[in-house]
Amino acid sequence: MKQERFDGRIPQALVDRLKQARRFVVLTGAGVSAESGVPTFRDAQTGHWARFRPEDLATPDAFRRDPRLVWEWYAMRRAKLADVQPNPAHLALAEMERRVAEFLLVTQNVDGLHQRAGSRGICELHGNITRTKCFDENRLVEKWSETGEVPPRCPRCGGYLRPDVVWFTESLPVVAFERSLAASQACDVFLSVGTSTVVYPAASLPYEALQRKALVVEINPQPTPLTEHATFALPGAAGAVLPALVNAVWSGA
Ligand code: BV8
Repeated sequence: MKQERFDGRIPQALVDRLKQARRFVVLTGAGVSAESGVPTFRDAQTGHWARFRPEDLATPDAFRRDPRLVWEWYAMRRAKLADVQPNPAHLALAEMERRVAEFLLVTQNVDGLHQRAGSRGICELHGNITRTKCFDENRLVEKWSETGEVPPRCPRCGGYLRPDVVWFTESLPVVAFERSLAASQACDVFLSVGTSTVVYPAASLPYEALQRKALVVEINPQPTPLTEHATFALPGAAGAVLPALVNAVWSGA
């Protein structure tokens, strides 16, 4: 069921179903961080980055070709994170987790804002930009000496450092994905929030839930390939819809 435009009200039929539900999975994408001021992945890149496609920067080949360019793109994105805060969407998801019997937050975001908002059961499918690892060893590095060389070098082996994110053509962290898949196949409710639902295998998760007759709710101001399949599609911003939904279902509960 798709509302034409989100009018601030959560459909009563949806509220009633959510009140009965026990096991929740929420998949989030860049749209959840948009209202914190974090550019979404496919928004036009502003300024210096206008001439690159994110997909041409977030790959191992791009890094091998031009490690300095890729390192600097992530350094710019990390620097932007220093000034942003979790927004009402992140906070509503942390509140939802406290209200339901079983809850798993599966995020494609790499900004760590869900953790800062107080969410606890989190699977980071695409890593986290605030962590750094050695490109050659594929092992985390906490501290390194800044010699001015860009990218900096691994203190253990001398290889280049890189962000601890999953690039295109790289496999997702096995435990995180398997845990997310199992939860998607066993949940009563699957919320897909702020994602264009085009990047696999993360985008397969709502369909896994649909196949097992879970209630699938999409929250996104724009249509996506999932919209026509969702049980409910709420065409609004996550920062408006999620607090309204938590309030309608669990306020004074
Ligand atoms: C894999 C981390 C197995 C880095 C990201 C050919 C060769 C190899 C692979 C493939 C291939 N063809 C397809 C594939 C698979 C590929 C893929 O899916 N490609 C797509 C582009 C077709 N996937 C992979 O490569 C994955 N690995 O398959 O491994 C393998 C191994 C070897 C060989 C083959 C296969 C790895 C995918 C992970 C890539 N890393 N990010 C970084 O961040 O720099 S993906 C990137 O896209 C981000 O993580 C992002 O989270 C993710 C999804 O994007 P969204 O979050 O949805 O963001 P987007 O901007 O797209 O959309 C924002 C949405 O928010 C919009 O809908 C908008 O309307 C909405 N919105 C805006 N404002 C709001 C809002 N919603 C609510 N409220 C608002 N206020």
